[in-house]
Amino acid sequence: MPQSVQTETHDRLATGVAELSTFRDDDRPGWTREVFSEPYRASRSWTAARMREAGLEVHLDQAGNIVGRLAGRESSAPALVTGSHTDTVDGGGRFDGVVGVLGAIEAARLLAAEGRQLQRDLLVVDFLGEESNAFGLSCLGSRSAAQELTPADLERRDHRGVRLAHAYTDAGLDPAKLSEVPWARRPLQAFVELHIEQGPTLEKRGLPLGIVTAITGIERFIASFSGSADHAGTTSMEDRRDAMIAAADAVLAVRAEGCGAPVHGVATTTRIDSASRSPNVVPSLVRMYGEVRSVDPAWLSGTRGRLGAEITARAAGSGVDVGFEWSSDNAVVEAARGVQDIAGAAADDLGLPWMPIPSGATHDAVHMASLAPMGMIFIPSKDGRSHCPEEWSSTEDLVVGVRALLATLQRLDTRESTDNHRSTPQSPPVRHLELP
Ligand code: HGY
Ligand code: MN
Ligand code: MN
Repeated sequence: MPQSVQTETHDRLATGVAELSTFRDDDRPGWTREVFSEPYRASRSWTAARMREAGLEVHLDQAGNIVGRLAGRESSAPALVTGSHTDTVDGGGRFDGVVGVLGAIEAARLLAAEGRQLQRDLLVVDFLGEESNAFGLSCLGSRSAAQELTPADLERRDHRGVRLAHAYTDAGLDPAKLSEVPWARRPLQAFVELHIEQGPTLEKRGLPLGIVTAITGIERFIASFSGSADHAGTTSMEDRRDAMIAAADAVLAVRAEGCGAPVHGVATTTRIDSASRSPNVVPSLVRMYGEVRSVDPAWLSGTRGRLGAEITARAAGSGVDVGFEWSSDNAVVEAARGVQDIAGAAADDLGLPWMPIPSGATHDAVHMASLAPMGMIFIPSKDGRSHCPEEWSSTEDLVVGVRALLATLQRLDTRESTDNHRSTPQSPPVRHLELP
């Protein structure tokens, strides 16, 4: 890529990140652009316009994904797909997902501008609502495209009691048509997502690129502790059945679960709610929200039994009962070997050093893996931080990521086919995330 083009790409990407960052909820910290929120809705018109400017034919599909198409010489050939998301967590940063959408648009623009028409269509997608949301479900748009959003999912309610189906209707989308996504029903050659690492490894190793080997699975739970409400002043410590004590004990059990993982595993308590509103009553009903992740499916599959038993035993010690609602956000998914190899060869060709790396974060690529051979390319995150205002990646690194993405897509374009998709791991992949 000639230096003059790299400079133009650099400036377009820097401007794009800056402009997209202006769409945020000013009443929340950091960069907050949550799915179905006003800032998010407003930002998507900007994203669609950016795709059009780059020379893409743009439409909003029935699942709420923005899809830009760059026609190939043979439109009947299995299409290439790339993209990511532009929604954020509450109090998030400016690069998570954004890098993959703006990077994909830039790759398409470069192909169009230089008249380098691919053999096959290239689809650039801004997936709806990748971040886990108030309904406790991530990857809404890619999940729908992969026909993995269920009627039960649509009945999920947020903290106000609003159903997910209603949120879709409110956003102008028909909950009954979410999986009617023609672009995802056609044969697809491969899906490749550019993303920030959201961890410290590439920066520590001084590497500009990571090629993802596997994406973590996630088990989520809500634990409901029920004790007995009593006067906080007259009830002796030994006579209490304090639901908050049982929840506090459970927080330590969750930490022990994550620390005890044999490979890469993490476990997090993310929220505790107490039903009692008075400051002078022993809490009788406490709900605790948490999640467990690992790229080792065998270990992860045991967490419900292990953690459930441990928390129940500890709660019994306080005379408190506990019930669990478990849900799998997604299973562990391995990147297609063929796409990993092609991305590695493309980076080698460009003289860009890289390393294979598992992803402790989940991505739209998890669901796209059931539609096409999947791959992901990571660029470094400063200090490994993400899901916070400090999240930062340099534009220089983003340009390198776009070069690697573009070269990977061009290689995939000329391949007859890429190896079979969704390789379900037989034995647990022993993958060592470089722990800090
Ligand atoms: O939760 C995740 O790993 C992703 O950022 N949605
Ligand atoms: Mn993301
Ligand atoms: Mn995220």
